[in-house]
Amino acid sequence: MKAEKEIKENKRTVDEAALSVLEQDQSGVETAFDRYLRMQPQCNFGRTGVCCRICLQGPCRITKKADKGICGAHAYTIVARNLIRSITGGASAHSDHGRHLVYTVLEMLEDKALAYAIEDPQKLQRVAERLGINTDDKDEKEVLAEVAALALEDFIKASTDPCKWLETTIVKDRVDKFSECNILPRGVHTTIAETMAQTHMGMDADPVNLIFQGLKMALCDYIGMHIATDLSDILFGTPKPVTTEANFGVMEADMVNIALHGHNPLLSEMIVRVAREMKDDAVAAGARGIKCMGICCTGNEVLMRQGVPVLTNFLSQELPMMTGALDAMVVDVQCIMPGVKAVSECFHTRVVTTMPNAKIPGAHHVAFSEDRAAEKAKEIINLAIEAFKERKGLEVAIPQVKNKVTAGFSVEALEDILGELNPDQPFKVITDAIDSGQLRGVVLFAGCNNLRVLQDHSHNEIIRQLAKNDVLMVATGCAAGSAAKMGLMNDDAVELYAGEGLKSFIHSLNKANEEKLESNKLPLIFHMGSCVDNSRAFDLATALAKQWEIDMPKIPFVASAPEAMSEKAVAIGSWWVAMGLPTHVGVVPEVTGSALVNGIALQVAEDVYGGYFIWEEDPQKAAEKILAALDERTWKLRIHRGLADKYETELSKSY
Ligand code: BF8
Ligand code: SF4
Repeated sequence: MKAEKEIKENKRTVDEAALSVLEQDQSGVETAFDRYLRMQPQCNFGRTGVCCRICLQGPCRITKKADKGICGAHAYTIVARNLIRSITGGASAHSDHGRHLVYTVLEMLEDKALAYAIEDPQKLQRVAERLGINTDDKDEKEVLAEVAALALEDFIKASTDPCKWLETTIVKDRVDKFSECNILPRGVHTTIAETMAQTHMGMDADPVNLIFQGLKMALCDYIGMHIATDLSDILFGTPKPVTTEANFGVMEADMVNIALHGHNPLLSEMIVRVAREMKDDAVAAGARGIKCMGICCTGNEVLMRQGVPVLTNFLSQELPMMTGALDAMVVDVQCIMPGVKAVSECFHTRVVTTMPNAKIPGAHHVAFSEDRAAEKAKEIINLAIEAFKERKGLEVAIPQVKNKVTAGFSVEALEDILGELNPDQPFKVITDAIDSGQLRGVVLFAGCNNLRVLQDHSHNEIIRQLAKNDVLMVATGCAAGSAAKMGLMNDDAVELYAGEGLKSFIHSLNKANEEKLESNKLPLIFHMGSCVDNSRAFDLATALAKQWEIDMPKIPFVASAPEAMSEKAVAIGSWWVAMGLPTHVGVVPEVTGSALVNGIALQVAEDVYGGYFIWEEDPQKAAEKILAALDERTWKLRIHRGLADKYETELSKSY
């Protein structure tokens, strides 16, 4: 029997559906919520970043008695080294995802991956033009081949030219800044190797030099994810507004329920497509049909493009199985808790791993391959149908909690919507609203869940505070999942929570787009996609900077990761700062063991790049700090603009 206190603390979530499963569970099934408690107290050396295990003499931990590692490494070296290895982990994950898409495109061009095709030729054209490819007299496949060749070069290349996906997607002032600071990467893979070498035992001990390398690595994270977004759009379509539902209530007892979990749309898109074709097989097994739904970022991918409902986000990934209604959980890569397998053993759910680099002992493994994608998807769906047959007629306990979600806001979709108010300069609709004070700025919510804080609580609180204060909000990843589950990502939330400025801004867009949007009225917070689609959020920031004709450190655009968890989140936060934008993190990263490294993150970064971190765990205070960061920038922007107008000069470049 669990102690009373433990049961109470076990409810570390404000998600009503997750809570009800945790409360009703009599099975003694162990989840992350239990394991977190058992893990306490956690090691403070690790938490502050001062534990080094880089060589076999370690672990070396910095204490009052031992203020250096055995080799003489100071806390600042150890903390900086650990941090940048973490950025490398994140950048490797995102670029692995991007490269997987490049390889699939190459196979497709060789007529091997036949299930895939160019779904969005306009996007291909836009990407090719941006990269400087001459598309005259070339067919789509030739153009795509050139795009793929340039993408591969961004991973490793002989020349010292800047990577294309960096140089062509950001403002020129940023390229110059990165060049001045010598952090323009020479290729993603090259930089991963450089960074691992630089952090080997007995290599770089200089924390500033290490952090600069970390930022170079972080820019590779940006390159990898931007390639992933662009190629996914070309293969599967650029998202447009779409409305569906989110949270456990999307499961239906009489359907074959399949959760798609992980990150890469190569698999999830195929399952969604084949599931539509296999309805009759499900009906023959006694079900009403097949219901696909998403967890984590692959869920975001199929939500954005196919309107697939959201089941849940990272932290509650094990819980849908405990309703007894989930027939299969199909996973690809990243953010998949190995614990899902143990939970599935207590129920009938088939956990199906699919990728060679993300297996779980005991799970069903169906080796996915791009050249037999449809066939593999069918094999996986058949496993789910078999599982449904086992549970047919048995009672299930699906919490009836779900909320309406309107998602699908790619930059292209936003441009189209804004264009109804200003066809020549769509983004001026936003910059004008900020200049006039109707909006206070823009905030991106990104990142994960983390058991160190109450699941979804900070997301919920900060979003409501910022809405009340007329902040235009966009979201990606599990932060978007959180807003979707909690009912913040729909038009009702605009009426409930938006301040007068934000409300009138959204209303005027709805009015101008009545025909185009149909039933997809604009939500309080705009879903821009998965974690790799932070590239979309940054493209929006770049579009605003270009509209204002200023460099990034001057634009009132802040990122917030209230529940950051993964190395990918560390990498994203780091490039967001290098790009010149303030970044709030609600879970203090493992850097506080060195005042110097912490100081670089909080202050020195701003002097050099214009962006900086804000660590704040309290959601109320976080909202205040985010608003202050926006206000500082809008205030400066107005002063600088006033001076430029008065003296008929260009806008000041300084920040
Ligand atoms: O890439 S937000 S928990 S699922 S790392 Fe993972 Fe974090 Fe979710 Fe998507 Ni991103
Ligand atoms: Fe210790 Fe230095 Fe080895 Fe790290 S590299 S484990 S600080 S001896």
